Formats: sequence, C-alpha cells, structure tokens
Amino acid sequence: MVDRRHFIKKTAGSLAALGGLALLQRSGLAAATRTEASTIIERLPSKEALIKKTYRPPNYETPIHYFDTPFTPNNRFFVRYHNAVIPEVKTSEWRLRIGGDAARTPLELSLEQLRRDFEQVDIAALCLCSGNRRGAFQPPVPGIQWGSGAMGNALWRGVRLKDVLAGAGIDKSALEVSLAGADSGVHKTTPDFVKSLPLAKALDENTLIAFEMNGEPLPHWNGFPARLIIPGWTATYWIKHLTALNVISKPFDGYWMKTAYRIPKDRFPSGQFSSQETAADMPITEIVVNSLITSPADGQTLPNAKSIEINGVAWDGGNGIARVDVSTDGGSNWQQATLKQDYGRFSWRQWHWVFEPKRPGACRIMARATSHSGASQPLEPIPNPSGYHHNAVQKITLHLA
Ligand SMILES: Nc1nc2c(c(=O)[nH]1)N[C@H]1C(S)=C(S)[C@@H](COP(=O)(O)O)O[C@H]1N2
Ligand SMILES: [Mo]
Repeated sequence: MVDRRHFIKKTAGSLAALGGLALLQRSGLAAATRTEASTIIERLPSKEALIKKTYRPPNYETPIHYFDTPFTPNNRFFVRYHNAVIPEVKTSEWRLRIGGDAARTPLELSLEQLRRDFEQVDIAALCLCSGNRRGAFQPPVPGIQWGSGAMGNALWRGVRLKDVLAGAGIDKSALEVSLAGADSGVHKTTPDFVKSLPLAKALDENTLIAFEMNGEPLPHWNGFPARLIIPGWTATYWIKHLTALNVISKPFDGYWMKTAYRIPKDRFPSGQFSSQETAADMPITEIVVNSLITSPADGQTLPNAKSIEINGVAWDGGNGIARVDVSTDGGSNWQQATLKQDYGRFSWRQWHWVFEPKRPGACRIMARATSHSGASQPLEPIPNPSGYHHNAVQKITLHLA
C-alpha cells in the first residue's frame, strides 16, 4: 500500500508543475526541432521530447528507440486526445459519479475513497491506440497518420471496476457501462469523448480504474487522477480523467460508439460486443497479435560485424506471445527469437535475436509474432476504412558497410 499522505503531498507538488490547456499553449512557444521532413520533436510539460502529430488537441507519439525497456517511462509515454479542452483536475475537487438507469443506488466517490475503500491491484498492460501505424496503410486512410509509437507498456495500480460498480448495485437490466472523462470539445457541437463497454468486460476482474502508472500518480497527460485500464482491448476504452460511469440498459448511442472506432465484421479475430454490432460492422475491441523491431532502426548503416543484436517487442490481446520468428531472406526462412521476461499476458514481451550477416550490403529483416491462440501476423495489413489494427509483418532494411 502506498502511504496516502505521501501520495497527496507528491500530487499537490506535481499538480503545480503540470497543467491543462493554458500550459499547453505556453509550451507551444518552446523550440521545435525538425529531425526529418515529417517528424517534429516537441516537449509537452513534464514529458521528454515526443513526436508531435497534432498540437491541439495534443497527439504525441513515442520515438521507437524509447521502447528499449519493459515498461515505458511516464515521461516518454504517448499522448492521445480527441478534444482540446483538457482541464487541470484538482485532487480535492475530483469526483467519480456512478449512476445510470441500471444502477440501483447512484454513488459519488472521492479519490481518497477510491484508494481507501477497495482492494488495490497491479497489472502490467499495453496501452495501444487502435490507429497505431495507420500512417503505413496504402492507399492512405484519413485520421492521424501515426507511426509505430502510439503505444506504451506500463505497470498500472488501481481498483477493480467491478468492485466499484458493485457499490452502486447492478440491476438485472444492465447491458453496458458508459464511460466519460473530464475533457471536452472547444465547440458545443463537438461530441464529448464518451465510450461504453459490454457489461461482461466492465465486470472482468482485470478491468481497473487506475490511479498509478509505473509507481507514480498518473501524469496529467495520461489521465490524472484516474483512468480506465481495459487490458487486451485497444486504448479507445481507456478513458482518462474518468468522471462518470453509467450502468445502462440500452446500447449507448454516442458518436464515438455508433460512428467512430468501428471495424468491418468478421475481418479480424475479435472480442464480442453484440449490443453494438450491425450486420456490417462492430466496435473495435481486442488487440490483434503484433510485433515491432525496436533496434536497430530502419535504414540504419552498421559495420558488417560478426553478429548484430536485433531487439523488439511483441504483444496480443491477452493470449500471450508464444513465439517470435525472424527472417533475413524475405520470408523464405524463419528463425526463432528469444523471448525475455514475461510480465503477464496483457504486457508486451521483449525479444531479441542475434543476426550473423554473411555479406555486406543491404539486408532486409522481418519479424513475426505468434500468440498462444495460434494467431500470427499477416504479410499485408488487413484493409479497413479507418486504418485500425495495422499488424502486418514489419520489414526493416539495414545497410552493412
Ligand atoms: N478522456 C479521454 N480519454 C481517452 C481519450 C480521450 O480523447 N479522452 N483517448 C483514448 C484513446 S483513443 C487512446 S489511444 C488513449 C491514449 O492514452 P494516453 O494518452 O495515456 O497514451 O486514451 C484513451 N482515453
Ligand atoms: Mo486511440
């Protein structure tokens, strides 16, 4: 257990340093460095330099070379927002409201009550944006053109959503739980970022309301003071600055469920969300099996040494990674990489493989992960209108001099 007084003291201090829109506007004046034509590295308050995709709302991805540790440090963790009004939440004023037509007794909790009244649990889980690697779809699809850095792995501490919902009492008519955060749009007409979960996923023992990330209070940009952790599902459901949970008897019909974040039915292996499915499509749910070579970097020139260490990460929606295979001949032959420590089935898994090049020149390296369910990565991404679930086998080129 973390000492509560210590927590509040630390939080109060960091609150002064963090901030919402006002700080964001000030930071915009900070020098931006251009490293490549399309890559602008910029610093948000309390963050290290990240790759800026959009400034308002803030969307920043993590450079791949930061994925060299099992847990992504908080100050290197990516930031994704749909709406630009992001209030600076004060611990003392924050309340989580639980209600809805299928909740028996509406409830309001302070951060102190949330931390004190429920069992605290830790889980290692990958936070992965549905649109990670969207920028690699050909032909291009609309939306933020993410590279491979709209993800991060962290150790989360919080309380089970099911324990908190039990406090309000769930009626037999309950179908979904809707989830809302403190941020909102600049214009009244902009739909608030509100999502919903099927009741079964909300009651899953791994679904948490987290207030700590890698042993620290959540950074402002990653959802201070509390956010949802939905292990195995893409991060669109991981609502930051959580303020309202509604247990409801009808399918939630907001824009971010009915229109956005949907995938064609039956094209991907997927979790169920029957109350939100149509004949044609369904909400994105489970993360698909995937991997990333994190070093060396694509296009890098290296001395033609006896051996070159290839490093990467691999993940899926919760079956766990069974193996990663590497090819240096365009996919004709594959050799098994070594998996590093297992932090649980929702964490990514680091891996490495020693490449012994035969000759100098250009060389293409490919990596392919297979999960314990037997699923593995396709050679081409599966087309879908919004560019989600890009999990094609990655190819990098090395120049051996
Ligand atoms: N309140 C709020 N929570 C949110 C979002 C948002 O726009 N507002 N975006 C979601 C999406 S799509 C992603 S990918 C993750 C990103 O989490 P991060 O910013 O902590 O990296 O937050 C999720 N939670
Ligand atoms: Mo996302």
